[in-house]
Amino acid sequence: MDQRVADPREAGRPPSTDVRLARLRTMHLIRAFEEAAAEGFFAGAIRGSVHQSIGQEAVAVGVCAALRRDDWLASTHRGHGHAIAKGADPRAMMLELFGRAGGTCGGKGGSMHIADFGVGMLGANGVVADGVTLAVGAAHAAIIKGEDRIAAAMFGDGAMNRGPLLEALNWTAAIGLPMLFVCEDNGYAATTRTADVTAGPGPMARAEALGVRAEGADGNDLDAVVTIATRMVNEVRAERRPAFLHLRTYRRRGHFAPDKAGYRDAAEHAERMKDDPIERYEVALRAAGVPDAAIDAAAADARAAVAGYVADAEVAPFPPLREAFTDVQDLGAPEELARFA
Ligand SMILES: Cc1ncc(C[n+]2csc(CCOP(=O)(O)OP(=O)(O)O)c2C)c(N)n1
Ligand SMILES: [Mg+2]
Repeated sequence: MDQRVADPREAGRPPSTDVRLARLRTMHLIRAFEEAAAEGFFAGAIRGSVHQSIGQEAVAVGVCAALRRDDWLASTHRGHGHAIAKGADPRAMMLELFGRAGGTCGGKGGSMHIADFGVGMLGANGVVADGVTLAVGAAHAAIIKGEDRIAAAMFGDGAMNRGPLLEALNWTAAIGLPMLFVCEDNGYAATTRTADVTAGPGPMARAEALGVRAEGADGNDLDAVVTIATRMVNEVRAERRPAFLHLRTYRRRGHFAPDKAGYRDAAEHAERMKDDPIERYEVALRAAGVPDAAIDAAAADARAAVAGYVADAEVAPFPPLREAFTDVQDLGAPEELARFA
């Protein structure tokens, strides 16, 4: 099933129940995928860091619903949800996390390097704000090639304080590039409350100061995200100029799998935990008359699918050693290659 649940008939109309159920399933798929990824990490089966986006699923699903499959999307260190929602194969992604052959990047990249150009996924990125500059390049390429694709970049509130983000805002506005900036504002940059280290009136004002029009929405409200993202993507595509979307959300887990996030204010955390985008969507679906059985099936189906991906990943072979030398620019000493041939 294609997780990127776009509905071209939707413009100006409420989505059909089928489309809404498919989006619910994708949010559950992301959550189940990341719960399984954390389990794999603690079991020692997944090497390297695992950053979960649990609690932020409506941002990924809502923005990707507005993008075409051939639009580009650049992601962050917290990129599983973005990749799944953009249409990457979650089974290949799980193999990638387990470091196995058949993974999205041959099992050699892991969580922070998942890319799938076939669905426009430019890649996760371990360097804060650097995915944004890749998207700028993709947007510029679309102009040069005369394509009507656009590029979007997801980034966090912490990334707003990095130079490349400001360079990207400036360049896309100055040149006129079709790019949607999406600030996924979960209030924290690793262990730091972003507000404590950020000057000025906020991300939208910063974008507007550089000539990029900005709008904001509740990033935990999936229908609201789809609506605003669809309108902004359409504008960016038609007008060939950048726009900035600020989405407020909350990271329900620590910065990375082992982080217990004790640095957060307990009362505020408890309050924020009451607003779960998946639960909120389920309440909205029930209120719209969608039967419980269909809602429960979306969740169960996603969890069963993820269990299957994990089972496949556990028994898949590791890539052969010689593949350490493929897909890399600098081969080092060529004589070394012979040892692995
Ligand atoms: C250039 C750079 N500086 C610092 C880090 C370490 N680091 C990794 S994630 C992160 C926080 C990023 O916060 P934000 O952009 O809000 O994204 P979030 O983790 O909240 O999704 C930091 C500081 C890094 N990976 N790259
Ligand atoms: Mg953040």
